[in-house]
Amino acid sequence: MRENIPWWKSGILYQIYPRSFQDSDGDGVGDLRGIIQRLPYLHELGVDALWLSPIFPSPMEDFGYDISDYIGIDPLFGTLDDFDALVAAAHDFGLKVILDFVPNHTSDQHPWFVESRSSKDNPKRDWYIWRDGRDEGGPPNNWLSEFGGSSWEFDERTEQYYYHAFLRAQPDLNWRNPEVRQAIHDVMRFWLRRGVDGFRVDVMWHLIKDDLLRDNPPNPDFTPDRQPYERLLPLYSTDRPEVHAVVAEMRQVIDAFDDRVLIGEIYLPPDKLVAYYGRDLAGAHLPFNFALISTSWTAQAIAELIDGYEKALPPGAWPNWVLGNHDRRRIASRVGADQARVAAMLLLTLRGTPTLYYGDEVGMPQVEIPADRVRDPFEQNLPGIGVGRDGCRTPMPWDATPHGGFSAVDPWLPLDTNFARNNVATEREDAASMLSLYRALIDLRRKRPELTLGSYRLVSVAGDLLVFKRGYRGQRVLVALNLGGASIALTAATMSLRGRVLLSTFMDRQAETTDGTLELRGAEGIILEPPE
Ligand code: TEU
Repeated sequence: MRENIPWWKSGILYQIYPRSFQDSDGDGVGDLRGIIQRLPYLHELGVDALWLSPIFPSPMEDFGYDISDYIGIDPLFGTLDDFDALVAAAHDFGLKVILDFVPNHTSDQHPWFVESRSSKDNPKRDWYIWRDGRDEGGPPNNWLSEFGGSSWEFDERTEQYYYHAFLRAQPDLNWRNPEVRQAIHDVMRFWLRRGVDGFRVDVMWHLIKDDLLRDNPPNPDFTPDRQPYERLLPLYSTDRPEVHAVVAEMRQVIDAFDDRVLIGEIYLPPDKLVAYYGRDLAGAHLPFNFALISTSWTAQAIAELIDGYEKALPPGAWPNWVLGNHDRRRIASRVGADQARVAAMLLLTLRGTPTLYYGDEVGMPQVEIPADRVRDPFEQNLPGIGVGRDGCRTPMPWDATPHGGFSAVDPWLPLDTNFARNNVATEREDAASMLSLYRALIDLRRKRPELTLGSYRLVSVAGDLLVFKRGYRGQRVLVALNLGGASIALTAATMSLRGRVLLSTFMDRQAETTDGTLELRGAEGIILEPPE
């Protein structure tokens, strides 16, 4: 059935945060050999592709999102040989490997930047964004860094400012310079030739800034409880029209190789997000859709966002859904342990490629990080306002042994205090666990083309109830989700409820048949197969 369907449409993506997946060499930080050890687990889980947060040489000011060498592996994670071994082993399991790629900025330790800042007439000066201050003094414009403060850093030696959308240790490359484009395309080819199956491009919507560097306007909706970056609307610093040509060029680099994927990390509302599919779909294959991460967890809000997203998609564009990542609070803590099961069913029954974040499949919560163990520079710059990302980056709990089987030593971030109960080994033995639910959902999705490839149609949204249908070539399944804590009685008055339960989030109703009525317990989701 799937012969002509690209893997990134029919498959399931799984994000690994390499520092926290598996430590193989006893330094408390995960590494590539560790990931190789855990490939059988990922194979058993049933996902199709791994994307790895950055593994390149880096001073780790932003934990690898500050790259000092695009074509190497940081010794913390291993060697290029280890990487080749990982790609080969993953491919043997039928797993694709997607790299996290950070072309918007480098580390300030990258040789390109070291050259660039050395003098005003250095050939690489224009590889970054350098400007004089304003005549009256101060930085060239009012743009803010996402991580707090001005996004301009004054360089004493050459008496100019450079632009950094994130940390001052992360200077932005100048994507208007053709040499920069060429250099980055060469880096992409280096990894594509090594066998990687695609890239997740970091902050794709940031790549090009306004050529006139106009001031950003104030955000009329700003309130003091929000992070300082939100004081302005990033109208001129992000999502510029010229970015789409840059993305299309990246896509051309990808398309010179067989069967690879280009994914964009883009935080924009649906109408702006879908522009990143590109004219004639010649942009990103999958502009990440983060809508589920920020929506309020109600049936109405979710139904509306699915509808809005589906309507915004250009003809032929393939949708995708993300429930969590290394920058946002864990889903289990956002919506609670019970609703996290409903969320799992939603993610794996929606139309479009799902991305799982490591550990969500065992119900990992956001971990409370004591002040003396905070590592995230975002939290260190803006303490106490809730921007810290360490709590969603904690070590994977594999079993109940000390340090959760993640490491022989105390890891770089603490494990969840409940790891002895919620871990892969114990959940594997428990037929009703979160892990068992994820495995059943993934299995069902793989078996049923309705779920992988089928159309989506909203059937009903009322109170806490969300019901939709997925249909493919005359076959269909019904998904009914209870977004609330109280039970809901469904009757045939609103929908056809005859059929067989394929799966309940409680894992206890398989093969139950219904002839017109159905009772959903609080926080229960079911997948129903109507009779032929
Ligand atoms: O994150 C980008 C990102 O999450 C922010 O730009 C986001 O838009 C902001 O929090 C406001 O909502 C990527 C990486 O995923 C992150 O880990 C890096 O720190 C960052 O880029 C810089 O490379």
